Amino acid sequence: MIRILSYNEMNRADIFQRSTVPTGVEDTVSRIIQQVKEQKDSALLDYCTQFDGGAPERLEVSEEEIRQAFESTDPQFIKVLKKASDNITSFHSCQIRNSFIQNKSSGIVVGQKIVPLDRVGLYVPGGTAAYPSSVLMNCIPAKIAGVKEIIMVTPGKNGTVPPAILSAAKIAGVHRIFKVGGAQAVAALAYGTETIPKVDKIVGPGNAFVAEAKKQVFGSVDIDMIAGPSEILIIADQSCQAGQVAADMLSQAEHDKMASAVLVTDSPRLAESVRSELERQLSVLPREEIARSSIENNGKIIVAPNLETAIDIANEIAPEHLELCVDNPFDYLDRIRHAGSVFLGKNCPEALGDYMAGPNHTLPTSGTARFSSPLSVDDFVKKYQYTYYTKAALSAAADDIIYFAEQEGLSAHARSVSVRLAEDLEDGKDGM
Ligand code: HSO
Ligand code: ZN
Repeated sequence: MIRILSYNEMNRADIFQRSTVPTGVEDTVSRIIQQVKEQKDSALLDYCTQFDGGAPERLEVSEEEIRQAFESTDPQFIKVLKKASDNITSFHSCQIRNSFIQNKSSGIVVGQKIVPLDRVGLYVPGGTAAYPSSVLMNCIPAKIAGVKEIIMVTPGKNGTVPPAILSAAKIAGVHRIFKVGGAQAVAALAYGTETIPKVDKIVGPGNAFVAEAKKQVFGSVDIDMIAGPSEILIIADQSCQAGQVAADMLSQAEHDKMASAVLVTDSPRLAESVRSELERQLSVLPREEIARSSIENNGKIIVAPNLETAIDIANEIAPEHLELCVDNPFDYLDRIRHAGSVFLGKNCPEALGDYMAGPNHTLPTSGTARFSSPLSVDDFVKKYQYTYYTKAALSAAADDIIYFAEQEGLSAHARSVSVRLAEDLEDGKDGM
């Protein structure tokens, strides 16, 4: 049974407590990374034999395998994947940033260029956590950013990758796919092997081993985030239907025993009816065992004195997903400061965003929404800046630079300016 807590000082610790994942996999992961660094492909093939039911003939998925997978995927699913892909593309296209150039009148040009990453690695987990939706969500922003090469890695259980995953990869525009998973796949992407090219950034969700591997290779390559358990916080007023609120909580709970679903409401009556609805719906859920464990261990219902306090609680928790199941949700939007993705009103279950609406479903978890953002086109670009001065413009700035350099005790800096002024100004052909 889920716990109901009233919001008061005594319950603060309980209310703001999050599920924490014990890992203790650091040593195993660093051994795997070392092994892949040293023995490259041969280490990968050994791990495939050990964990994935055998080493594939080739690590790379062939064009023919992708074609066959696409043909064997239900055409209705292909249509839905394309629809989702269009919505994700349309949303993320608005995130494209422009380079800028400032043309100052006095012979000065400064600017900033946006440059897509050259090569990105996308990790796709195996088993029941192999979500075609995540392939779209991770690949499309990279594509829109203009990343030249998108490499996907995913475990090939007994040599095969689920056709729906390959179809989603084809629709999203993944360039190359390799059948390898786990920490070893992350190591291969970070350092390169004979067949898997080294990438500049690794994105995508994974189990504790994958998360730890991403942490350990960070610095050699960039990573998107260290994802914690998935979370939803629902703020619901007294006019909400308990059956709908419970259904939304369970949609998150069925992901993982560590996932958490929290309801904050100003209605003690709704709190009680959501609790009974959860029991009723859990008993008919195919993934009951996972969802029940999540609800019982990490779920909670918090009764707040009013909706304003409910929003304060949400801001303090900074949940990955926040549903505002209230009338006139836009009235509250400006008060939301910390959340990964906000679902406004009573017609927006989180599943809408997991699959279809267009905003990304790779979101900051574990309270990191206080300082980080959903996966976006920004994750796949970097910037450089540039400066151009004519000789006259440098002369005009010289005194200030020389003075500044002297204040820092850096005389070579000062000299690098003064030597230029010493030259005959007539010599320079420095017109714009
Ligand atoms: N809710 C998950 C994403 C997902 N849901 C994929 C279904 N498929 C992220 O928190
Ligand atoms: Zn989901």
